[in-house]
Amino acid sequence: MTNITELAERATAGFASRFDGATPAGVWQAPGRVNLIGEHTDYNDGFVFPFAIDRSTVVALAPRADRTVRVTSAFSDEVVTVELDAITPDALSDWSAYPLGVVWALGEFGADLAGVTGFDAFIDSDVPIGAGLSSSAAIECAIAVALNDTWQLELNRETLAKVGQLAENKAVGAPTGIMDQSASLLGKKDAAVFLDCRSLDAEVIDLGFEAADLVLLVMNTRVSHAHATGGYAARRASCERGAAEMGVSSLRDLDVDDLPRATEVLDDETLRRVRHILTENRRVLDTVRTLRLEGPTAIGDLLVASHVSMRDDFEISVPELDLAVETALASGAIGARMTGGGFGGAAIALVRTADLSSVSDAVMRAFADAAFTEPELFTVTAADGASRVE
Ligand code: GAF
Repeated sequence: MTNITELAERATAGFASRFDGATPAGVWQAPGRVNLIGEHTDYNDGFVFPFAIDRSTVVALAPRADRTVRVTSAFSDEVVTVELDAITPDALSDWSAYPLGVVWALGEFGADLAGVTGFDAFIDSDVPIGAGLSSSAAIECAIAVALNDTWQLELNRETLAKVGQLAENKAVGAPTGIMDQSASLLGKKDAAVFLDCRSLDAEVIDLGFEAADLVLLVMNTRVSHAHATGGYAARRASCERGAAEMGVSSLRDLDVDDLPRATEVLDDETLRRVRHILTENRRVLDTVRTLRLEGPTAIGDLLVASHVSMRDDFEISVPELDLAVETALASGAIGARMTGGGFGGAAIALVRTADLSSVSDAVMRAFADAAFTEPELFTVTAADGASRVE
């Protein structure tokens, strides 16, 4: 983890080096997230239970006197320059679609873009890209809070989450749900966000990892994934087809008691997709209840059941994720599962502090033995959501 102050200093220096020695008016941060449980349930109006992590994207930004927008980042030498009036989803591509998509989406949510000035922005981040830890939502949310302050828009966090999601859906082209932006904006230290993606009611629930002497290990397989193409959209389409064939507008209108009827109505593949969603919603509710009543050491089996469901029913795991989960469990983790959209990215393991090095060593060894790319292992803690840093 890079300390936020250090990251903000880096962004300020980056801003000066790309924009003729200028000083930003402020620096804002938005964290990545780990989803503890509740995968692919968000776009089915279901339940999710993610937390913001102690890794963030920072944006150093200064308003300009004219209507020009310039964005650049630590990951690209390119300075993308565009006039505010020319920012539409169709005109955007590559990495700048994330920040510029947010500019457009703010307008869609009522910001009077005709009355604002342009800006210069420099983006830096220590959220690993493509690891399933919401590096995209972190960029969107950092820009969203920076512009909300700079343009005095006074949009609330729920609306900013929808702004980020709209940017991701329309400008980036990934048909994702509302979970990642909600976690990045609503997260609280040492707690997770229990979100009902239908009502958007959110409750912050203490995780109690530290008191229970537990740590959350992230195992980034380095198998990269993209949600704008391929499997993610196909899974979403299967869920929509399953809901339509079951005669409901969304899978949220069904629960595990509807599985016998689903078995009669749906083809095998759609049934498996639907079964994952219905059982996963149930597991989220069970996890929240178990955490409250018995504490975090009791949630391990639910995490494992979630992984099995994603591997066998939703079919979004890959051999590297399965190996990380199986090895962590075999070497003493309390629970483990892949996290995020799948098809690559990271798995998480809930581990007793005393077992951290033996679990980590076992995972590294198993990857080497399987001749897989060396994974990146690190622990995360639950952190506060997006904020102004300087
Ligand atoms: C990705 C998406 F962005 C989220 O909306 C969610 O669907 C997740 O995959 C799967 O739970 O992170």
